Amino acid sequence: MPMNRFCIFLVSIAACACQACGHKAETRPQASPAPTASSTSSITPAEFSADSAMVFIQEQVDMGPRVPGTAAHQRCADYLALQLQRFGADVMQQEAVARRYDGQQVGIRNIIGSYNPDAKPRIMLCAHWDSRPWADQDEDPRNHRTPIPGANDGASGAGVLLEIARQLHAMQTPRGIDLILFDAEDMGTPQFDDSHPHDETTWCLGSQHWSHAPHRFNYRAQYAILLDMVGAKDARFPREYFSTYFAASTVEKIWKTGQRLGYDRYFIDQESSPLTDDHYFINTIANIPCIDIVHYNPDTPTGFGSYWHTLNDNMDNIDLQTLQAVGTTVLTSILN
Ligand code: AHN
Ligand code: ZN
Repeated sequence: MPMNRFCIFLVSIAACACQACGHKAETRPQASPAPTASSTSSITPAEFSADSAMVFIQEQVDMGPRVPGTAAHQRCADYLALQLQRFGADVMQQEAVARRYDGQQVGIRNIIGSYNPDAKPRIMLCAHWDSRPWADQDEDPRNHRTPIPGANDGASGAGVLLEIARQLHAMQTPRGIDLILFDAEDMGTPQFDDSHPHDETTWCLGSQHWSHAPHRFNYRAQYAILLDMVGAKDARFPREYFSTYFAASTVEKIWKTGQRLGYDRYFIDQESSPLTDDHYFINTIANIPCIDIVHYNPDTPTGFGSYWHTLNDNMDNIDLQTLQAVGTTVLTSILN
């Protein structure tokens, strides 16, 4: 290890010296460029259209709240599956009955789009697609039992993944990639209900189900990336605690790529506290190292933005620049 570092160090000095005196670096090492600490090293961004992702988000939001048990929820599941199919993925749907925090049974649908289903190794990208049935953080208590529009919380992650699907289709990649849209992430015990436990297992019902019974027997992925609330204007993505705990090298790879692409104002060098999100169950039940790219700003009261779990989580908060930063960073990272 120290020997390696030393070599990289020497190569860097040689390259710099040549550039400084105007010589072309003709004696480049055969191996790929050394991963030095330099954040200015060039990297070719993958193609990703934020406009297109924006349309996919808008189309989900236009269907109304995607609350399990509703017609809009069924329609949206059909839409997501059809889009993945149009973009050349092998689509599987996992239907199940889950138990809500209050014991009520709900039908859920996890939607899986696979590229090159027999290729190995595989990379998994995921997001939840459902939206919260209750605006329990809304400033007006009369809204607490009304479902949220879920533009950022729900539609943004799924929208970015649909655009990634479109790009994967266009480039005809030979890689093994699975895009998984989890249902029923956001049905955790509402704030207004004191008669039931506020337990973390009341969240992420779709990913818990999938983690116990993946869509393919013995399914493995090298690593997984969860996108949650990835569309807000001025989003911040500090390194979430469980992500580093379970998948440090993937965190490193993604944040470094984001920073090299010039998106360091999103992929910030800060740690954030542990979050109960789909990645937690993917790590602990399915044993697949999974990181969470999730908007979190510790300087705000909830950390997730003033519109989080309110009726204001609408399209007004969704920002093209954020979508571009996340989509480009994720796609560039997994293709490199
Ligand atoms: C909790 O609020 C417990 N976890 C954040 C996960 C979440 C909720 N993501 C979207 N909505
Ligand atoms: Zn939520």
